Amino acid sequence: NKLDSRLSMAHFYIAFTAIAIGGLFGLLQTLVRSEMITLPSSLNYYQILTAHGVLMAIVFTTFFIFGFLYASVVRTTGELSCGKRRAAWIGFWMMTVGMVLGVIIIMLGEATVLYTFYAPLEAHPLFYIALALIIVGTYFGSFAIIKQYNDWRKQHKGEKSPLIVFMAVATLVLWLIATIGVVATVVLQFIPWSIGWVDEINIALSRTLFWYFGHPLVYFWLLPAYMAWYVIVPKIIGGKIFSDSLARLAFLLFILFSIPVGFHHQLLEPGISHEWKFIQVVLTFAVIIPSLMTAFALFATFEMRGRSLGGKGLFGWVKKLPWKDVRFLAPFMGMAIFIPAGAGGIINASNQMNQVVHNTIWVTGHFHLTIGATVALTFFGISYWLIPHLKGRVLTKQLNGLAIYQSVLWVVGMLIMSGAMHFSGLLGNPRRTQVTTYFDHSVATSWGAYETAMAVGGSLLFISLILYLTLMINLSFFAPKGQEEFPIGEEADESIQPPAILENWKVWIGIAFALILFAYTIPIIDIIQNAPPGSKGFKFW
Ligand code: HAS
Repeated sequence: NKLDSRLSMAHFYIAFTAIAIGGLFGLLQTLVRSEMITLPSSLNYYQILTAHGVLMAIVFTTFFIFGFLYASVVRTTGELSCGKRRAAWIGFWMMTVGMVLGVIIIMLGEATVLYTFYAPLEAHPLFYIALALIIVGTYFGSFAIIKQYNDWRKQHKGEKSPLIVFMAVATLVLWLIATIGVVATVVLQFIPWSIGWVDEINIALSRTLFWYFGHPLVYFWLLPAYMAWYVIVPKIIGGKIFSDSLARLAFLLFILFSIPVGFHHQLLEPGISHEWKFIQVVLTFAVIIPSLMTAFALFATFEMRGRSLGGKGLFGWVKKLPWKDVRFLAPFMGMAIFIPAGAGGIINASNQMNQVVHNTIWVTGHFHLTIGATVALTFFGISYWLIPHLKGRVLTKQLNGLAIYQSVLWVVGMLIMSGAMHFSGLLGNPRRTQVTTYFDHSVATSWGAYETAMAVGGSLLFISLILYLTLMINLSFFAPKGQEEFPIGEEADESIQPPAILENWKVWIGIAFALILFAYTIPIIDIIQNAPPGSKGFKFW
């Protein structure tokens, strides 16, 4: 349906604009940190860092994800009704106005608060209003998708829902529960504080509410990539989904365990007792399980397909996979990188080791491997077939070849940059710091070479990004007309019905809230009761 294609494409155009500007700011970061350039006096380091983080981690991801979710739902359950489409467009415009407003405020130097924006840093009230617009906009989009799923189930009683739609709904349920924290801190704390209605803000509370949202946020980015890994990649390689039930269970476990774990970002913060930190670290190790299940299922899918094509021996099947197809290669490289990236996450989550890496550039390395490589490469892989599919064009052999260059260049750039970040983080190189101010100090002598490596990696990434955007423009407007497939995989054994409990949302949402109340009620009461005199906030302008 043309109208639904237009809805998805509108989201992709904004996502591509965000990654273009955000990517340029990323390149500037690496060049400034390595002292290759100095910024003009009208721009400061923290300002472009904020713009880079907001545009890449919030705007690019959210718009791309909604574009992909709409397309997936429409592909498997049919076109959206007028009412749902209207809700989706209202959401789109609210998000777009929020994004433009937020970027203007950042560029005016009125919101140099980094993409995590918790207190004591304080921005102009319009920055928080912009964030609120983006979040409320996503609620309209979520409504359209969840309503579409409910209507489908009413019309198909007793049938299992399409796996990809189930996954889209699970992703949005996670998002809706997670955003309660950020809405609470923005509406109840930041807007009144920044307008001046109240003088002080409870810093620990603002950080706790932020991380209640901030950790599941990373799974809101990851789960759409998992949708592609579980449902789309098997079809691209000509194989089958290993297990529909396992995939559904993995998504449900993310709803349960991704939220009551925010304290693993606050292990070094005062004001939260170590018993509660310990409990949330244990829950963090529980949220690793669905990723391990995913790794198992993907290896099984790949091996089954490789062997069905005649691959022999322990690893002979690996050669049979379609390495020259970017729709497979790009997400596969993302999966491969997720193995060390996930291991890095496990290191971060381990209380003692977190003392070593916290607030060093190691953490920046970790999230460039997870969101910047694993998720981004999967999104690249998706866009190489989805954009031509929506625009009635085809990914020709030549474009596929260029897309492979682009993805490989991204991997090389990301490995150089993130590798240097990990190593120099272990030498104490701080993140989010205008590090050049330390360069005449002996502690910093070992960082210089790594900063240069980051600039080299960052430059390769920027070249790859330009190639990506050129390919996206080509696939949207100039590639030959035709029909590109929207690949949807089938389960290896279609006769197996997933247990009904897997689609009983009341049970899963109920358990999720029980876990959240258990992990957060007492610590939040403590934080409110024991709050030291609050902060007036730091403004940078
Ligand atoms: Fe993280 C900080 C812990 C996953 C993103 N993380 C961050 C920040 C971001 C982020 C943005 O515990 C910084 C926030 C800030 O600005 O302060 N993270 C974890 C853990 C996991 C994890 C335990 N993170 C992610 C994902 C992200 C992401 C995913 C984005 C998408 N993270 C932390 C902690 C911190 C943190 C602490 C705070 C640090 C601090 O002190 O500030 C786990 O979910 C990871 C589990 C993953 C695995 C890997 C499974 C592998 C798979 C691939 C299979 C491959 C195949 C291909 C089949 C166990 C599924 C085979 C190919 C071959 C070649 C063999």
